[in-house]
Amino acid sequence: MKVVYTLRHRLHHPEHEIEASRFQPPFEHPGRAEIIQAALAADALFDFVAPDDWGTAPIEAVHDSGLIRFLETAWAEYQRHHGRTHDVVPDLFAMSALRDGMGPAVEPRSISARLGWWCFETTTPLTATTYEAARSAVDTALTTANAVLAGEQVAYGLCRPPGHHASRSLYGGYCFFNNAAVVAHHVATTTGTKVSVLDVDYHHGNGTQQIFYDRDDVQFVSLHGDPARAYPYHTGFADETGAGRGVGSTINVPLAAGVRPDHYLERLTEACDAIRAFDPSMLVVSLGVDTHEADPISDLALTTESFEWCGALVRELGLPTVVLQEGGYADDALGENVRRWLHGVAGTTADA
Ligand code: SP5
Ligand code: ZN
Repeated sequence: MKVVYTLRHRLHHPEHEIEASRFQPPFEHPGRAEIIQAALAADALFDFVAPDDWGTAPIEAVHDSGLIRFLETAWAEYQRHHGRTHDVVPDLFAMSALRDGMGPAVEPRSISARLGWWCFETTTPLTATTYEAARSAVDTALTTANAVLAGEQVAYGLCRPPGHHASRSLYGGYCFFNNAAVVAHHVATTTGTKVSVLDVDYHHGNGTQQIFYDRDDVQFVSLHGDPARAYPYHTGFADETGAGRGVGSTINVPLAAGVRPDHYLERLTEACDAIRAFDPSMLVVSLGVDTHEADPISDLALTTESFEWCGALVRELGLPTVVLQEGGYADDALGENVRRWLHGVAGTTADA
């Protein structure tokens, strides 16, 4: 199986994360990608290739061009106004209710105001070279899709930073550009065929859902912790099913805390049935393994071996499949969890 990977992911390396009201080391750190890389490099199934440079046009097709320009320039502009800081984090968010009854807001001029205009939360710092890392994750995703378009049945993009929380005009949730959405849009529009995105990260893929919510050419199917208790809280409820032409092409499956493999595999089987009914030409998987029982910020209870069964269910769809890395923060189990999932989707056996 082709694995697309580049060390450029290291260019995003925040020092801190404000999470659960604590200032702590980031859960989303460069070691995550290196743990996965090492687990796959030790296994003869996997062949590593470097990503090609795709430029910004495929990103502009799904994101506001203002967001792209902001991410490219914001860290340096912030330094000019605030002095040297390693991480840049908003201290005020552009909540629309601030201007209730006063007419719509326009993009502000000051860097502090623009930070809270393009970013929706506090766990996603910008560092000096975050933009280059985020671009490399998109390049990784597109290069993986291109391998599948060229005939590979399945390929894996070791994307870092992840992407599924980034919406058309907002970054957050450790995500800057939506790698899976860039790929799904690119494939759907360049081939003129339907694409399904299956999002199995613990957290709802609010960004991917938002980007395709009114479209009938890209299906979005997500299994995730119920937003009644789980980040990102505001999206991912079962009654969110699409709008306009897209009615019915968004499917959300919120899960209770503590869900174990037997129940999860039943829900995943139903999700796969919905993908069969949509009849896409290609599948994009947003693969988060933060559903693992040891994940430090999540509360589902999947086991390492169950990831292989999950991958095998997805393999049964028989679709050309682009697998892209999203979350997964149980560093001790991370490499093996991803390796197992990929063996499942490849139809090979992972020797323990
Ligand atoms: C790609 C991805 O997995 N992004 C996840 C971003 C989640 N960020 C904040 C999560 C807050 C969870 N707080 C749970 C309390 C346990 N300390
Ligand atoms: Zn996640």
